[in-house]
Amino acid sequence: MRILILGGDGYLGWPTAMYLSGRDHEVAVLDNFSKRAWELELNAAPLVPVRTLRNRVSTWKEVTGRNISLFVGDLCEYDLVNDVLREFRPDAIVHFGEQPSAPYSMIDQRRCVMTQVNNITGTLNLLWSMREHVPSAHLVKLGTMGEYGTPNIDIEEGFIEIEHRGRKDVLPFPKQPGSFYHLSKVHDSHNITFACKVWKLRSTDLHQGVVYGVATNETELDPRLATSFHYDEVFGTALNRFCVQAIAGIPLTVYGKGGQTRGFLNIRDTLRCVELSILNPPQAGEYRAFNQFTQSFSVIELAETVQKQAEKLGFRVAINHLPNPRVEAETHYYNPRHQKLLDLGLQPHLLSDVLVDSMLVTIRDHAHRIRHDVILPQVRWDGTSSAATKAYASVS
Ligand code: NAD
Ligand code: USQ
Repeated sequence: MRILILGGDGYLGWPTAMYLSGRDHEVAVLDNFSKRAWELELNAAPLVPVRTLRNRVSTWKEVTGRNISLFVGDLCEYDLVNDVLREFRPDAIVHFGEQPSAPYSMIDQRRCVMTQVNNITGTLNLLWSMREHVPSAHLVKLGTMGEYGTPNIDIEEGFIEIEHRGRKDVLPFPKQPGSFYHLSKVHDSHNITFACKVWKLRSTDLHQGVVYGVATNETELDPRLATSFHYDEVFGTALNRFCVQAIAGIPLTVYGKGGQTRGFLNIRDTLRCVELSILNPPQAGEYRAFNQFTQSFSVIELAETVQKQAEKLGFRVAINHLPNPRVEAETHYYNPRHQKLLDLGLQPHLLSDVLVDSMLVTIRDHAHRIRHDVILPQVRWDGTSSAATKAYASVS
C-alpha cells in the first residue's frame, strides 16, 4: 500500500513511518519541522539526540535497504498539499501533523490561536485535497481521548445511542475537552465527519490516550534512528516525565491529588493500532472512531509505579503533589470502552515492571542530557502563566 505519514518528523510519526516501511508498504513522510521551531522557542530539547529527518531517512535506507520518500512543507499551504497528494497518490494517509501539546495551547492567546489555526486548517486542506485528488484514500487521523473529557458515565467509541422523549438515535458522544489543544481535535472530528458525509471520504479517527515509551523495534536498530522523546513541562507526557524525573533525582510532579485518570498506551501499540486501522479500512462515506489506549491509570498510580521500579535500580524517588496548574477534575469516574482495536487483533504491551524498567535504563544512559529547568509546570490554565512562561512569549 502507498502510505503518506503527515508529521513524519515527530515522536510518533517517525517510528510509524519505519514500522510501515519495514512491512513492505511504500511510505512517504511529510513535515514542516514546526515542532523543532517550537522546541527552540521554549528552550526545550528531546532527551535523546534526534537526527534531521533527511538524515534518518538515509540511515533507514543504509540499515534496511528500504526507501522512505520525503516531502518538506506546511499542511496549511493548500498548493503544497495538492502537489503532494497528486504526486504520491496515497492509498492511506496517517495524519500526525499537528501541534500536540495542551500546555502549549494554554500559554497565551497567540499560542492558542496558532494551535487551532494550524491544526484545523491543515486538516481542512487535507480533506479538500483528498476530495479532489484521492477520494478513495483512507484518512487515519490522530485525535485524542481528551476530546471526551471525564463525564460521569461510560465513554463509548465515538457514538452513543440516546433515547430522548420517546425517540432513539445514535449520536456523536458528547465532547467536553480540557484545553484549547483538545478543542482543536474536536473541531477536526466534526470537520472530518462532515466531509465523509458530503464527499463520501472514508476516515478512522483514532481517539488516542497518553503515549509512553522511548523505543520501538525499529528505533532500536541504530541510535541514529531515535525518535523525539520529550520530558519538559510543555511537550513531555506524564509517564515519560516521571521516568526522567526519577532518574534525575527530581521529586515526581503529580499535579494536585493525582486522581486524574487517563487511558495510556505504549508507543509500540500506537504503531500497531495505525497498521490495524489501515489494513481494515472503513467503507466510502464512513467516519468511525476507535478509542486507542490499552490501560487506564490515575496519575498517582503512575507515579508510584515509577517510584517502585526506580528504587529497584538504586534511585531514591520522592513524590510531590504540586498545585495543579490545569483546570481539571482531580478525582472522577472514568470508564471508556476500547474494544474495537482489540477486535481487529491488537495485543497490547501492558505497562509492567519490565517495561518501566527498560525505559528507566534507556533514560539513565542519557541522564547527562536531562535539563532540570524545564521540569516544573509554569503554564497555567487560568491564563496567568508565570513570568518565566511569559519569557517564552517574548523571545519568539
Ligand atoms: P510531535 O509534535 O512529536 O509530532 C507532530 C509533527 O507534526 C511534528 O514533527 C511537527 O513538526 C509536525 N507538524 C505540525 N504542524 C504541521 C504542519 N502544519 N505541517 C506539517 N507538519 C506539521 O507530536 P506526537 O507526540 O508525535 O503526536 C502526533 C499526533 O498524535 C498529534 O496530532 C497529537 O495530537 C496526537 N496524539 C499524541 C499523543 C501523545 O501522547 N504523544 C496522544 C494522543 C494523540
Ligand atoms: N500530569 C501531572 N504531572 C505532570 C504531567 C501531567 O500530574 O508532570 C497530569 C495532567 O494534569 C493530566 C495527566 O497527567 O491530568 C495527563 O497529562 P499529560 O501531559 O500526560 O497529557 P495531556 O496534556 O492530556 O496530553 C497528552 C498528549 C496529547 C494527547 C493526550 C491524550 O500531549 O497530544 O492528545 O495526551 S489524552 O490525555 O487522552 O487526551
